[in-house]
Amino acid sequence: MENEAIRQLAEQIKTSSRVVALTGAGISQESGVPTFRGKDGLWQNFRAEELATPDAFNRDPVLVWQWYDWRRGLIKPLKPNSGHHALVNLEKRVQYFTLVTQNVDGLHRAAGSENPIEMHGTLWRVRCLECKKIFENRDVPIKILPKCEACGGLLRPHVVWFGESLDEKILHTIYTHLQRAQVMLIVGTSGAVQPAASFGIVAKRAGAFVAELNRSNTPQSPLFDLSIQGKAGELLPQLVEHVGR
Ligand code: BV8
Ligand code: ZN
Repeated sequence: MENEAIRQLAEQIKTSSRVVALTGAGISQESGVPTFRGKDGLWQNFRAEELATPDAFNRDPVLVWQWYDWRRGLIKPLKPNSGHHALVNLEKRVQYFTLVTQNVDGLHRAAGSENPIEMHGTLWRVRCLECKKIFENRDVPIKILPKCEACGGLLRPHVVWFGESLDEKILHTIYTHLQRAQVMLIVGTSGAVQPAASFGIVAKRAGAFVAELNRSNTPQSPLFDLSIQGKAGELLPQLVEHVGR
């Protein structure tokens, strides 16, 4: 069954020039990055509201930085997996390919994706609360509380927290690609977090063929043209093979 669906999806991609891929924590799971809501969930010991929010940071910046420092330490040695690499290969076979990721682990960039739209930011950048400057920072461990080298202000992770709006320009770019997409892949996301969770239906309404690739069914599965169950690290290389040269 999975092969037939993969073949069908490959046919759709072969006859398209505009493909959008949206990824979530599931594509990094095989690299060893814990997902958010799975049994190995990152949130298990903490509730998202306790840590990935501006209020939590204002209330207890040391605790929030300790959590990010732990995640950065965990993720820094990890490598992209065959799913990340397959998307790099797919990018070469599609005229207009757009990768949008909810992940902040930086693994798509590490795999060689040209210009991943990191809609929730990245663990590897920090931003000054005072002068708003953004810096690359891969220190593990990071000195807590990290201070801005330009103005001495407090640094925060350059990620989008719950309750924070996404960058307007990034959102506009994403919606433009969703409107034009002929095929959309939704890989390894539970569809629990907005606005990413509505991207699939936006593309579908605009006429795209939408395929979900996930280890398990999600509440959104019935909405899409295809819902293919399996590991991203296995399904995506199969897809690229069927798309061919
Ligand atoms: C916004 C960065 C406007 C940080 C993240 C009440 C109050 C305040 C806000 C809200 C509210 N109610 C709703 C909201 C909106 C809120 C939201 O959606 N909340 C949810 C939880 C209800 N959204 C926001 O606040 C967003 N901003 O809407 O602005 C606004 C402003 C104010 C008030 C309202 C609205 C900002 C959201 C961004 C949050 N930041 N990350 C950090 O990481 O530290 S979200 C976080 O979750 C990650 O980015 C992650 O990627 C993302 C989504 O999770 P998934 O990627 O889907 O991961 P998950 O573990 O859930 O699922 C993994 C999937 O993979 C599973 O399906 C599994 O089956 C599959 N899988 C596992 N292994 C594999 C696999 N698949 C294939 N192969 C495998 N091997
Ligand atoms: Zn500063």
